[in-house]
Amino acid sequence: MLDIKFTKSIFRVQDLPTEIIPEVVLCGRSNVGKSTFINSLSKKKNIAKTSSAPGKTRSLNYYLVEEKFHLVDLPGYGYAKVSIAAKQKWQKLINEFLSNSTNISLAFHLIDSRHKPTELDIALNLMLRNFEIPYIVILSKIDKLNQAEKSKSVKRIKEFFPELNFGDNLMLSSSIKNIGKKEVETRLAKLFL
Ligand SMILES: Nc1nc2c(ncn2[C@@H]2O[C@H](COP(=O)(O)OP(=O)(O)OP(=O)(O)O)[C@@H](O)[C@H]2O)c(=O)[nH]1
Ligand SMILES: [Mg+2]
Repeated sequence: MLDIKFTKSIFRVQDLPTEIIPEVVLCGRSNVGKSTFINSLSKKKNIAKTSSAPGKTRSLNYYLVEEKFHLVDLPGYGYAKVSIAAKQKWQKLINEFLSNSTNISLAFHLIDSRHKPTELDIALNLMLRNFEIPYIVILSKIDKLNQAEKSKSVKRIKEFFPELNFGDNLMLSSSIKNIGKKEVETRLAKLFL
């Protein structure tokens, strides 16, 4: 369990933090479980806002972990009821953030283990690679799958992103059953703590 404190929300790249603190970015489509993931790592629950209504996180939310690094919860994409203008705004904000923040050390790209990656997941993967940001794909909500479905999910994601290696830059997670949490904590501790 980690000491995690909410520090701030930003809506524009002009407001990026000026301090030099390494950042771990949480990204992925709306409702994939990014905010819940942060809560599952935290000693205190409900530090990150979550919702059953998708599209909730509209800002970039900064959380300071063990006074050492920031977890940055990015707004999710792909929620159908969001207008085209809002989608474009999202893309612009994420693109500006990924290209302007010099603090990013790692990205966790969450993808729902039950579904194949969407077009926007593929676009995000491209952005991460273009900006040369090291990333780990996390297949989320793995508690919803049985053993056979898990294997299928891993196989499918590798067809989309052949660079992924299970246990290296590909992990499984359930925030509800705490699956994958130890591995994530170990990884973060090695890098920053
Ligand atoms: N079964 C299961 N449900 C989960 C898990 N993680 C999150 N959820 C549920 O999925 C829903 C969305 O979770 P959030 O953490 O709010 O998703 P988000 O990615 O932050 O969504 P946005 O803020 O809209 O981008 C909530 O109802 C969570 O309870 C998980 O590991 N397993
Ligand atoms: Mg959220």
